[in-house]
Amino acid sequence: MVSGKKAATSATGPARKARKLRDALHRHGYLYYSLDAPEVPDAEYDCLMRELVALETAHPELCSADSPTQRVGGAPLAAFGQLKHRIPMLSLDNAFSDEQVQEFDRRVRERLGAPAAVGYSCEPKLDGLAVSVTYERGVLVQGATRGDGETGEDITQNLKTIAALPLKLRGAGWPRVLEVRGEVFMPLAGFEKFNREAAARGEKTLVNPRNAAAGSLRQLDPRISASRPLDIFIYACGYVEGRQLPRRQSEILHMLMKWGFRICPQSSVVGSLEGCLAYYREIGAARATLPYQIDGVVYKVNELASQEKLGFVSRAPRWAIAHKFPAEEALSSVRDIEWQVGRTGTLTPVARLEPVFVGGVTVSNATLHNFDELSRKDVRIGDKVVIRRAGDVIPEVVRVIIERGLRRSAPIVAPVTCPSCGEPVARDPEQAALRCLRGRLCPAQRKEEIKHFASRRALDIHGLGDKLVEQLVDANLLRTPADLFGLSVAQLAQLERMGEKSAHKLHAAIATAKRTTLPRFLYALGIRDVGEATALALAQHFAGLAGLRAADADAIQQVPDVGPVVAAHVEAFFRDRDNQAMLGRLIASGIDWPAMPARTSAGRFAGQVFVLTGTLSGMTRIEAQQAIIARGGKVSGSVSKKTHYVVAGADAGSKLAKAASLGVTVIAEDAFAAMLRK
Ligand code: D41
Repeated sequence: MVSGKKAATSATGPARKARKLRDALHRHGYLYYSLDAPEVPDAEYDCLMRELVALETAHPELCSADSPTQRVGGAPLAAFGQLKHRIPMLSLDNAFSDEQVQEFDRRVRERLGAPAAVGYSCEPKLDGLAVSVTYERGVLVQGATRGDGETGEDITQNLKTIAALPLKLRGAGWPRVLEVRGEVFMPLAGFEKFNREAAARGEKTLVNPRNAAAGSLRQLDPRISASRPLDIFIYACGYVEGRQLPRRQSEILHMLMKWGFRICPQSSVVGSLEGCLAYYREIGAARATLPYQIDGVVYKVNELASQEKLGFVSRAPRWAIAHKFPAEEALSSVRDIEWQVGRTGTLTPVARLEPVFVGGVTVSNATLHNFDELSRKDVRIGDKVVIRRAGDVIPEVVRVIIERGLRRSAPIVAPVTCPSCGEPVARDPEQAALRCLRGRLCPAQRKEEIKHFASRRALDIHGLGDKLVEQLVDANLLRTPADLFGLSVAQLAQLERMGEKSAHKLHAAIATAKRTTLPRFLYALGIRDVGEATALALAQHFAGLAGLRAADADAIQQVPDVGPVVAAHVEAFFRDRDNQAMLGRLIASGIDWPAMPARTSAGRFAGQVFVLTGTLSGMTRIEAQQAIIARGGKVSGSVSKKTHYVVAGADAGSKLAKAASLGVTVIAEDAFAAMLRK
């Protein structure tokens, strides 16, 4: 402030004055946002900012990319550009127990020549969005999301609006090019304040801090990002040019802090595995009081020389691991218990709950799995219950809390009729499930069948969401999936909230979906127990639809991995007269697929066994399987000593650990794609 005023009186020119204002604002911004130790009141900071804005408006040539005025957000973008990371952004393996961390430490020490203990840098694991930010000669030039680790989205404009991220580095001695990596998150206080204000204005609220951070950064209009209270912690360097970095993770963090980055204040260095586990318990105990949301802690081998020795497997370093906190639980009470009818007629009990915030989202429904589970847990309407939510899985009711002296409602009895069509339900002896056997004559099953048919992994009809399918079925416009291809633009345009333009778009999307693949088509039919893998195996074996339609259960059982139960379901599906009529109509409407690639045992992958895990970004799992089989390779569902390659997509899980323990080669999606191209 003082320097700002002085600049105003003793300036020899606007350029000099602008520079002084900028320096003052950078300094106060750093003290406020990065160190949490402001030297001047907010009003003075705002006053300096207004002065600079006025000056840059009068002299646009003075405005530079690193000016603090650039944080407010510029014009909206039409789309994000793609940025390839110069060094891939790795992901982290997970440990869910002390034993798994012990195992990690044992592997680390073994590979490092068996020292008695290894030092680790420990950090809370922020639940936000991983980003990369590049500085050239100390000025922020580019920022990107992690994306698939190889390529992310160019979110430079949005990142610049984060006050805690320096537009210009402080101190001295920075490399010519410095790429830093960190996690963008929304502090809990900001999240709650934002939601209070949005609710008061009658606007949509944000679901949880993680989604809020991700959603805010993925706004094409940077002014929206600028209005969101985002923060960032930096935890690593990526590409660096023109300077040696310190040789310890803890020293790198310290150096980054001196350059003006915000480092998680709870980071700490420990001397051994025991230190890691103590850190985990300490952070776990403090979790509820931390101003940000975390889902675990991260341990990183502190010495860079050791990190280099350890290297990485596929996409995850061998020198770091995330130790996750257990699934979160919360208390709620049961308002009602309803029965949901699934695609194949199975009745699933669902508890409607008093909404509770658990694991970062508000939960108001939880599954009770099936009638046996419901009876075993003896959940009744009005009960106080423990709800658990782990990651992205459906929340479940863990147990009932019995309160002494409190009268409970009557136990739940198994329904005798289907809640959707009212017909009697059967008890399926194989799976102890209640089932409505009316198939697509039951409105609920009809809806689910069509939703499945249109879903992404099936025919992938863009724009045909669940609500639309429900409307179409309720309006009697759809009875079977085949009816989709007979819908007119006029019929679609009559639906609620559907304009002429969207009706045309949906109509075109339905037509486009007619061109598909045989495995997708078979999967889309929703035959009981026929998932994507079985659909592919059937398509491969019979090479076309005609052969499969004519096959009996014995012939179907010849297909690898197809047992008698699945074979019977497949046969029954194609014997059914209604299904035959529907298939006839589907084919008559022009649904079509290219011939299956011939199976070969002489291809380049002959004799090689692949396991696919995680989500691939460039192709569906079916397409990957097809590509492998077409080259003579085999695809297996589980990793064993016989596996040659594990292809790891995003969020790969336990199969990676299994592969590591068996010494099986793990390859990332891009390496796999390169193998296919060869
Ligand atoms: O707080 C985090 N979410 C966090 C994420 C962290 N503290 N450290 C991390 N370190 C890495 C390596 C070891 C690969 C540099 C990470 C992540 N990675 C990460 N975040 C998302 C994917 C990977």
